This record gives sequence, structure tokens and C-alpha cells, in this order.
Amino acid sequence: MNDLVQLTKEYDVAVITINNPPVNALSPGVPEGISGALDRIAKDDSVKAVVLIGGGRTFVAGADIKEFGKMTSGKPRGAGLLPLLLKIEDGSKPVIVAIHGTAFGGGLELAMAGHYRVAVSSAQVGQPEVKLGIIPGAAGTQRLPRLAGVAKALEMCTTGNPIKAEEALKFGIIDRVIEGDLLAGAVTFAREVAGKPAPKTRERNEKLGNASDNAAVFSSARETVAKKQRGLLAPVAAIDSIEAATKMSFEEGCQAEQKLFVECLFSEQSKSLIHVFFSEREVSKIPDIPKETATISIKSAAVVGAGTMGGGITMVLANAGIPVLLKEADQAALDRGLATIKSNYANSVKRGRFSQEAADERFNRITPTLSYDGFSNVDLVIEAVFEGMALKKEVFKELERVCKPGAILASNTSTLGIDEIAASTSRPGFVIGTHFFSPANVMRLLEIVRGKATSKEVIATCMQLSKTLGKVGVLVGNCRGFVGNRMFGPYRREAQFLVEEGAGIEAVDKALVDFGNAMRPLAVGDLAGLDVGWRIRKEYRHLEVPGIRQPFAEDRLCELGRFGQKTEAGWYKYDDQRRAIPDPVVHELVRKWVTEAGIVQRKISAEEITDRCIYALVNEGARILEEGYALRASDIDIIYLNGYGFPAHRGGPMWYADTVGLKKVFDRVSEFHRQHGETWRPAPLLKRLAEQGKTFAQFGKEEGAAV
Ligand code: 3H9
Repeated sequence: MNDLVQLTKEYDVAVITINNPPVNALSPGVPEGISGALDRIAKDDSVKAVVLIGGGRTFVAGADIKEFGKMTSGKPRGAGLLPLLLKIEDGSKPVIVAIHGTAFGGGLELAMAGHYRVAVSSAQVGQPEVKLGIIPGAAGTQRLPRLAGVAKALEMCTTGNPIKAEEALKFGIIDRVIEGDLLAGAVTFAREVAGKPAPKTRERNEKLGNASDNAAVFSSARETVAKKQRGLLAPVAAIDSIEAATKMSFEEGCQAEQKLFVECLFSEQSKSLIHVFFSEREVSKIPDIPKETATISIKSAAVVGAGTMGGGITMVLANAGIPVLLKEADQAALDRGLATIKSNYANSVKRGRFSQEAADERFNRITPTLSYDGFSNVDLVIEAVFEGMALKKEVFKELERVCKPGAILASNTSTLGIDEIAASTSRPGFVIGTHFFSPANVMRLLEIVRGKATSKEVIATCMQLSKTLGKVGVLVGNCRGFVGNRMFGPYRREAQFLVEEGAGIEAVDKALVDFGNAMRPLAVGDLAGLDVGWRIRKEYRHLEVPGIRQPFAEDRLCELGRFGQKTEAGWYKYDDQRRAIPDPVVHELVRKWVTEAGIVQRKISAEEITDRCIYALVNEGARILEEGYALRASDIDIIYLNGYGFPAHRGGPMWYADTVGLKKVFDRVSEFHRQHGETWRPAPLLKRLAEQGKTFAQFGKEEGAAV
């Protein structure tokens, strides 16, 4: 035992308590502590059984993820978990593992080596390793199918999704759900089984199935993974490893698992996913806003504008239990907005996401209104009216008049300056941007835009609120397009240039989907409506620098009324199921337009397509970082993963660039600069870091940035 593991006794039952806050990860010292406690227990004849439990808020949530970086960089590490698990299983006194919170990854593996498992009903168990690009590495793929059966083990290890105690009981992963005090229940259970032969999970083969039934189960699992987890190595390895459990002895199965675990751990995918895990947690840490900063309690809210965004935001608030006033200017628009909300809820009920009762409860939290009556009581207003500065200013003037002092006045603008909006009020400290992504009730990303005057209290409240709403809030600075859309501009610009230069519409989309992106850049334009960008470009044409090339084919499509899915024609044509079908008419039109413009089309490789689109993101991201509009490169990654369908196994655009090597990225960007002109001028930060042999990740850590 040591500081991390304590041994106590409840008469004839020994209690081993793991105390490694915050989540009792199996950091160095924990396995050693448990092992030391077992040695003491073996020598104590008065002990008849053992309870293994976690102190604090949870049982063991897994291996210490921070240790993986040490393993892949060759730093020395402990003996691993496997010997400890065998020692537990082979002990002569029954070990009862008592679970609360989350028994995840190595935590569940530890629990399965015990002879029995009991849990409180709120506990969850799971093998989430695939979410980190690895597979269970301490016999999880060997013991779980023995307890839960092959099909359940496959589901848990390939999706990484946890299950609740009741389900774990049903599948034989735990033996009893404890009502009331967990330790007391576990000790009672321990006395019931003391002295009886203790079952060893690794010797239980009855749920491993037979070869012919298993063949169908494995092939269906492989098909599902190929479809739903395209390009990911770990889910495939998890299936292989569970298959080994059904075909080999336990010891051989463990060796097969180790080999696959190590292969996954050393993969670029795993390093990227681990980066994502820590980045998601780092995003809420803001250097000049300490954790203790006071926040405003948001008990009620109002949304101005019942269009697509306003309606979605209203649902998000109502879903989180916050009563919300929904204001529109006229009855027809309000009715339309409410009808959409109602039908979205009906769809969720139909799809089994929640019950009719839950849907009604959510809907009833929304109070439609045509006036500002009642706004004086709310703690937060989110404005989501049409994207125009004059209108926004008018709304904010009105809000200032009707809202109580101390209420947060937020704008859902996606392009307009927060400082200018804030200046139209006399309380700019309470004005902030909350940029939701469409559909707001689905997309996880929330850009929180800090104005020059926005108070720390208001920022801390909005960061906290993002969690309450189930969103990932990322603090960004106030520049045009903020972070996400500012980068998305050059990305879609390149996609269009590539089509104009001869790459082919479908080939451009395919290259980026093959890269792993969830969305096709041209098809996504059709989905959002090509007219949206067209209108913005027309409004901002006066800002374009003369002599800098602009794409034009998309504007021409709009001039022909091809706005995308809403007109059943854009870059693609659409059938009645809204499926995109290549349209020879567009191919012909583009060829004609570019010939008239004097562009000579050429053959373009998939590699050039991805390099140009992804490096356009990276180059703009580097400018944003250097200008201080994002706090860290990893914040930009989180924005792209949660708002733009960038593949998590590539870690986000900035991380991806770091993995390619900034020297290589800089050289390629410089080459594009020579070929395509000013739009490709390398960002100064990219140039500097490439010359210094550094990464974007180091920039955030070493130099820091300010939003
Ligand atoms: C594994 O087990 C492999 C095995 O097969 C064995 C192979 C040999 N390690 O999320 P939170 C930190 S792989 C290190 O904000 P919550 C986290 O960074 C592992 N640190 O809390 C944060 O730090 P900070 C399989 C960890 O209540 C703090 O704890 N297990 C770990 O919202 C609080 O975390 C997993 O993948 C860890 N394992 O959620 C489980 N876990 O405050 C991963 C957390 O400095 N963890 N931290 O930012 C989770 O899913 C969630 O953290 C959990 C709690 C649900 C447990």
C-alpha cells in the first residue's frame, strides 16, 4: 500500500480503497499498492474475503492516459496490469469489486479479474479504448466475452459506449445491483460468498459460443465497423482480438491482444485521438479567467428570432431544462418557427430518442411571444435575427431597454463584429457572441465570442452554460467569421478553384471524404444553400482586393437559380430522397465558363485536392493563432472536430499539420503560393515554426496567446 491505495478491515472482510483523484486512474503506484495490499491480506488468516472499491466520485476510470505518451516515447514504465490481474484472480480469498461512478477501460478490466462485481444503480461500465484509438490492453477483450458473451463484448469494445448497471447485470458483467450504501452492500455480499469456491472469469468459457455461430457475428461486426467507423484501425483490432478469445486459450488470446494493443497505441490515429481527449478538456481553461470566477445563474432565457437558428437554440435551452421566451416580429413567422420545433420533437420521439412525455415537457418550457413582455425577468437573451448589422443594433437597443441589469445579452451572429453590436448598448460588458452551428440542436460546437469589453463573469457563465447545454464551448476572439468560418472560407475557396481547374466536382468531394471528413465540401454548400454565400460575397465585394483571384462558378450557378438542395439543383441535382446525383449539365457549364475565363483545365490528383483544401485551413488557422483569436492550436482543432466534421482520428487541422511536419506543410504552401498567388502567402507563424522545427502545439504552450 501507499498514498494511493489503503487497506482497512471490516471484521473478517478486508477493504482495499483506491484513492487517486480525480478519477482513480491506474497511474504508477496504484497497481503496486493493490498488489501490496493483497500480499498483506494473504498473510492474514482472519480475512475471509476482500472488497476492492474506489474512494471519491468513482471506481477506476481506466489506465492513466497520460502514461501512454511515455510508453510510445520509450520512457520506462511499470510491469503493466496483467500480472496484477492474474494475482487477484488466483488469490485464495474471494475479491468482490464494488463499483460506483465509472468502471472504464483498465477499471473494468481490473473489476473483471475480481471474482464478483457489485455496483450501485447509477454506475456505468465500459471499454471506451477505441475512442482513444486503442483496444483494451489488460485482457478486456478476453474476459469481457467470457462474462457478457461475444456479441455484447463486440458491441462494447467497437463502439466504446458504456452501459448502465442494470444492463451490466443482465449481461452477467456484474452480479448484483446494490441499493443504499455500496461498501456495506459489498461487505454483505462478501460474507455470503466467503469460503465458497471463487469463480475465475478467465476459466469461464460457456459464453464464448461455437465457431459456426460466431462466424456470422464477427462478419456482421466487421461490416458495421466498415460502414460506421470508416478508416479506423482500433475497432477492427478489437474485433480481431475478441475473435482470438473464441479461438485460442486465454493466455494466447492475451498475447494476441497485447500485439494488437501495441500496434494501435503506436499508430498516428491513437496519438491524435488522445490529443483530442485532452484538448476537449483543455478548451475550458482560460488563462485570465480562473475556475473560481463568479458566474451568473441562468434560470430563464429568451431567444429573439424563431428562424432555423433561433428555433434550434430555443430547443437547446428547453432541452436543458431552462424556460425560454421565443420572440418573433409577426404571428406567421412565430407559427412557422413553433411548427418546426414541434415537428423536430415529434421526429425525436419517432426515432426513440425520448418519450412523448419528455418531448411535451420540453415543448412546454417554450413560451411564444410577439412582444418583449417578460424579458425583464430573464437572465440571458440570445439574439438570432437576420444577419444584418442595422437590425442587430436595433434589437440590442431594445434589449437594453427591456432587460434587467446583469442579464447577459448574446448574439448568435456568425459574421458580424461583437464590439460594434456591444457599442450600441450602454452595457458592453454584458454583451457576448454565442455562435451556434446549424442545426443548433444537433451540432456540439458553440463558439463563444469575447468582445473587447465582455466581462470575465459573463464569459465564465457562457463557458459553463455550454456544458449545461451539452455543447463544447470554445472561446474565440472577435474577427470576421470568428475562427471556424474564417478558416472554412479558404477551404471552400480551394474546393471551387480545384473544380474550375479541372479536378471534377465528384473527385473533389470524394478526396476529402476519403481523407476522413464527414462532409463533402461542395455537397455541403448545396446543403447549406449556395445562395447564402453568394449574398454575403455580393455584400462584401467592395472588400475584395483587386487582382486576387476569386472563384466564380458557384456564383454563376446561383445566377441560374441553382441554390442547392432547396432548389433540387446546385453543384449536384437531387432526387426526391435528397440524394446528390452528378449532373452532366453542371460539368458542361463549368467547362464552358472556365474556357471563357481563359483557364486551361488539367488532371489533378487526389493528393493535390486534399493538400490544397486542408492546408488552406491550416494556413488561415496559423494566422488566427498568431493574431490571438484562438487561445491554442488545440482549440482550433476542437472547433473543426465538433463543427465541421473533421475526422477525430486526424486530431484536427492544426494537429494534423504538426503530424505531417510544419516544414513539409510550409514547403507545400510556398509551392502553392508560387503557383496560385497571394491567397497562398504562407502565414508568418507557419513560416517561423517551420524554420524553428517546432509545432503549433508548442506555440500554445510556450508563447501563449490571448483571446
Ligand atoms: C485504458 O484503460 C487502457 C486499458 O485497456 C489498459 C491498458 C494497459 N487518465 O472528463 P473529466 C482526467 S485507456 C488520466 O473532466 P468527468 C481528465 O483529463 C483509458 N486522466 O471529468 C480531467 O483532468 P483535468 C480508458 C484522466 O466527470 C479530469 O480527469 N478510460 C483520465 O466529466 C476529470 O475528467 C477512458 O477512456 C484517465 N483515464 O468525466 C475514460 N480520465 O481536470 C476517460 C479522466 O486536469 N475518462 N482524466 O482536465 C472519461 O471518460 C471521463 O473523464 C470520466 C469523467 C467519465 C471518467
